[in-house]
Formats: sequence, structure tokens, C-alpha cells
Amino acid sequence: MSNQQVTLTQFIIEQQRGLPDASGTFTLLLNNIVTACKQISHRVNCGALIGVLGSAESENVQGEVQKKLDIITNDIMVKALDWSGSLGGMASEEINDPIKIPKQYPKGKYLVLFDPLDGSSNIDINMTVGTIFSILRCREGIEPETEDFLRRGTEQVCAGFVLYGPSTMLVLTTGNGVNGFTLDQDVGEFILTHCNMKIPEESSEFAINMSNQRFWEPPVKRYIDECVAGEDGPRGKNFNMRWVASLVAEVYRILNRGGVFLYPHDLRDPSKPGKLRLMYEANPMAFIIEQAGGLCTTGRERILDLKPNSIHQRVPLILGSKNEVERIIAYHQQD
Ligand code: AFP
Repeated sequence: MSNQQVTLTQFIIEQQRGLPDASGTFTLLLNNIVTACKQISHRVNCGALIGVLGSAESENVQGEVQKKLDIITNDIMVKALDWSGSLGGMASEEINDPIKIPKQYPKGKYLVLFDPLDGSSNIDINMTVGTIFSILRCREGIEPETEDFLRRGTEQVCAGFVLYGPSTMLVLTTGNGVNGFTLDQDVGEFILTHCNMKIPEESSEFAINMSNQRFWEPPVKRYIDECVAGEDGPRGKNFNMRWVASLVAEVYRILNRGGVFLYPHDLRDPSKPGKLRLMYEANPMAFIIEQAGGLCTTGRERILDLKPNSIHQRVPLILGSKNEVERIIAYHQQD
């Protein structure tokens, strides 16, 4: 590791110095999240060698079949965080109710909400997956109830994700821009490699699951039809398409080269306003995307402004390059 490289530890400590009333609790919490993600990275990288692939033959609160790694990674996150004295409680995609801090541990002033393994349907085919987390402040000295978690995305103090891809990367914001860190596997440290990430405002790349096309609402149909029409259509230029089926991979691509991601409201199941979950997928990604100069919307409302009504609430999610998302919003307004 050359001496001009900035480690995540140094980066966080230097940020903490900028906060006169910082107690170091947040720094410890973030360090514990990162330690958990390094452990998850190892398990993901070992894959079939340690028998962690395949189905766990169980369902999560979402009614989705859990992969073995969904459960393993959830347990890694909980065990890495519950003892730290920095948390009042946690919420996980894999667990129905808020996770209480065991009585033998002190409670703290933060709440963490996470998807321990986003994109897990990709794990058995060795495609990129990730961990997404969101950090809120918590009223101290209380046993947090569900209501304490249901805070708007604008109240997040931190959001990040770790991408388990060809390299393991951490993308992080605390409200002062977005920075990317690459895990140096030899040293076991995340190194600052992508300073102040900014999303290009223009783009010619969209990401959507086209197999749901017959269920889309008119504004989304119109936007995608125009992209597909390319230079022969109203956009007058050709577009490219990607669909990794892993939100973390799509967002990281968009942070690097722009683009737009859509998992819109579809008419398949009217009881489900979307597929992605607000509290531990849409909100943290919206914080990151906006901090990088992009936009994040349901098509009709800014994601970060939504008042949550349940921890596992689903929402339509459209995010990415400012000019493209503004166009999609305009199409919804004209609908
Ligand atoms: P899984 O974690 O169940 O694989 O879902 C991943 C995800 O929530 C998100 O990461 C993807 O963008 C989206 O679902 C993919 O959904 P489809 O499988 O319907 O394309």
C-alpha cells in the first residue's frame, strides 16, 4: 500500500475531526459495518468452496425464498453491530420486526437498516451482489419501536453500499458528497480510490427489466419506447440497455458513467406499489444518488421526501442522470 493512499479509517477519522461534538460513536459504528462487509466479502468470494450457495429452503418476511447467504450475511451484520453500544436497534430485509439490542449490551444513538445481500438471486450464478445500509439517529435511552425507524430519507445521517464484484468496493455518503473505496485484499483495508463521485447529467443508457413491459404505466412505456426507437425516434440518438438484476451493481455503474435505472410501479400486483424496499434500498441509494448530482423519484415523488408507513414498504424506484430522470418525471406529470 503506497504511502499516499488514504485508508477508510483515516478518511473517517479526518471527517470526525471536522465535527467538534463527535464522540467517536459514529466512527465505531461505521467501522463495525465495514468489518461485517469484509467478512461477507470473504464468504461471497469463497462461494461453493464453503457450501454457502443455494437455497436455505426458507422464506423471508417478503415471502421470498431465502438463499443460504441471505441468512449468513444477516447474522454477520447483526453479530458485528449488536455489541457496539452505538445502536438503539436495527432493521433487516430478512427479519420481520426491528432487531433489539441484547440486554447485556449498552444501547446507543443510532439505528441501522440494511439489506445484507442485495441481488442474492445472482449469487448462484456468480454475479455481482452487495450490502446496502442506512443510518438514522435514535432517541437515546429508549427501546426503539417500529415507529422510531419510520423516518424520511432526508433524516439519514449516512448511507452506503458494498459491492462484491470483481473488486470489493464501498460507496459512502454522510451528506458531504460520495466517495468510493476499494478493498485491498492483501492488507484488509478499504482504500480511497473514487473521490467525490459525480453522475454525468446526460446519458444514453437505461436499465429496466423489459419482461415486465406489459405491466408498466404509460409514462414509463413512453420513455422506454423512445429510448428503444433510438435515432429514428423523438430522442434522435441511440440508447444502450443493461439489466444486472442487482441494484448495487446498477447504481455503481450509474455513479461511474451515468444512466437511469427504473423499477417502476407495475400493474402485476396492485397491492405492491413496486419491488424495491424504501427503508433499506431506495432511501440509502437515493441519498447517495442525490449527493452525486443525480435524482431519485417514484416518478411522482422524491424518494427522500416519502413518509414511510412500514419498515418493509415497497416503492417504485427511478434514479440516475439528472436530465433523464427529469424527463421521466415530466412524462408522469403529463400523464
Ligand atoms: P434479490 O435480492 O431478490 O435478487 O432482488 C434484487 C432486487 O431487489 C434488486 O437488487 C434488483 O434491481 C431487482 O431486485 C431485480 O428484480 P428482478 O429479478 O425482478 O429483475
